[in-house]
Amino acid sequence: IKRNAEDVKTTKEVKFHWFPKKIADLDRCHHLVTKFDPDLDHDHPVNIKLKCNNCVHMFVLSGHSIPRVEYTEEEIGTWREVYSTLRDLYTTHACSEYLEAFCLLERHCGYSPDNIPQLEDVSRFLKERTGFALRPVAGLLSARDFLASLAFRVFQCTQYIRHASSPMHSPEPDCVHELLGHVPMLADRTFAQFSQNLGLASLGASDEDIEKLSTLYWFTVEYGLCKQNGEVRAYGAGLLSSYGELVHSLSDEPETREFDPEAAAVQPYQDQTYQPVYFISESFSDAKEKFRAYVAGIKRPFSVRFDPYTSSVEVLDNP
Ligand code: HBI
Ligand code: FE
Repeated sequence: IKRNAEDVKTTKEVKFHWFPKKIADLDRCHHLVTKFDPDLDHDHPVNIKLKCNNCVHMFVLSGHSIPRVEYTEEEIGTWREVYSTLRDLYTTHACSEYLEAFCLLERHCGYSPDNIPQLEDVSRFLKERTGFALRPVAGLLSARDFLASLAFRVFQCTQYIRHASSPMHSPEPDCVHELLGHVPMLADRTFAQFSQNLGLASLGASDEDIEKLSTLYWFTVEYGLCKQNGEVRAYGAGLLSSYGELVHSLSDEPETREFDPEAAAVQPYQDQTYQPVYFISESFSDAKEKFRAYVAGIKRPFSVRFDPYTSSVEVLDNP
């Protein structure tokens, strides 16, 4: 018996969350989550955030050129302190993919102790390397919105810097975390593909699966370790942008386990102190393969396919 497309639609009335199908739809994916009360700290970069909300709008109108920010001397001072402290540690603690990209960023993108790199320059660099683009965002986004953008190789990136009173710590993502933690890894092809796959798996997923994918993201993209030439190295952005936790993660203190997506997706995590447990991947390709198998087990009433020519997502009814 032949069925036409209309029949399929009426027999399969399954509800699922709206999700973006093309890059322009990401304009609807910037729902902020505020974890702390900005009123308690009058000096907090919340003003910059307000400016930044306009940036997001301008970003859309101005043909995707990210407005340049003129950072103050104080802000550059904060950057300098974190940058020079962390840089010395990378040689012994960061994975080779990170080190290679970091070197290029210093050569071509204005990475230096005295300069906070501009998102526009960094975005151009990433586009050339892996097709990833940055998009300025005003703060912590909902997990659903944040993950959805990864499906389109878009990384939503804060542009303001943490408060000068605590240069080594920020309660939520800031440009130090993005530029030193995330950006170098997004320049690696395999890691970029892994990130996009996480994003694609999140589109239209149930709240429960978003929670799991978000936890997986935490233990890989933010706090992941990997093996390299018989040594353990860091690739997670939360580690590579935090001196204290980077040292801690490679010390004897924490427990480490072999990366297993099923386990990592439900592992309780810490966002107030250092992680008690880290997952070690054999390699990014290995992590990517294991993740593929995990995603195959996620139930969705449809499947998605990314079309790189149009940067859009095709939605296919499951057979
Ligand atoms: N929002 N701006 C921003 N930056 C992040 O790194 C970020 C986010 N929202 C959620 C999130 N990261 C992760 O913790 C996961 O929930 C995806
Ligand atoms: Fe992050």
